[in-house]
Amino acid sequence: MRNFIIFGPPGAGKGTQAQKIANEFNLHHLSTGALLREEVSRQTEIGQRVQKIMDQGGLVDDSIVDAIVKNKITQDGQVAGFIFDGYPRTINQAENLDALLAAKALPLILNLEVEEKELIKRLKLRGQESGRSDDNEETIKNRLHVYSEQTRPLLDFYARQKRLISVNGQGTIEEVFQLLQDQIK
Ligand code: B4P
Repeated sequence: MRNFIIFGPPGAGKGTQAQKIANEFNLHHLSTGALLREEVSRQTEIGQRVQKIMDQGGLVDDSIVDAIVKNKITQDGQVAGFIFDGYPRTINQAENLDALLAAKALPLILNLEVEEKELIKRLKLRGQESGRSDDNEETIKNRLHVYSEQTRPLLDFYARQKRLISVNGQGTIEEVFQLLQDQIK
């Protein structure tokens, strides 16, 4: 089994690249953002609890997200590997994921580096095109703040364990995908 985490700030291209990597390398794409948005659109009990937090750009409780991920890994355990997208976002989540995968294969981290100006440009554009409720100016600012406070510290956590690979995420979608493929092969 081979596992990867696509990592980076909001708008870095995680969802975009994770989909392409999943197709190319026959991996299962597990996006916590997409799974949570599905709960919201189905108005499940979890969906009702997380909607406001997501609309404000905050992080959903570790316990909720960890349980969703554990379920998926258990259900889909026979796959060739996973690409985790948007997870982990806190040190607790990272420790939870390592515990879940310890007997299989610890994931490598593929980190997309993109400047803040470019992130804001991409997210605003997506907001105009798709109407995603958290792609508005105020929420984008909060998501970037939450990322730098709670999620970016994970880079040190993984670098210390020599599991971190960083690539320039500023190019076109195909250019970034090429850089990632070079690292995965
Ligand atoms: P996510 O769905 O993970 O949202 P995101 O960080 O904004 O990344 P996303 O994958 O959607 O965007 P991408 O960079 O690919 O999370 C949403 C919310 O869910 C969070 O704020 C939080 O509330 C909650 N949540 C999710 N996971 C959680 C967790 N583990 N713990 C707690 N809470 C959690 O792309 C952005 C845009 O850029 C796209 O429009 C794309 O087309 C464009 N783009 C991509 N690559 C490009 C390129 N190279 N050039 C130009 N544009 C590009």
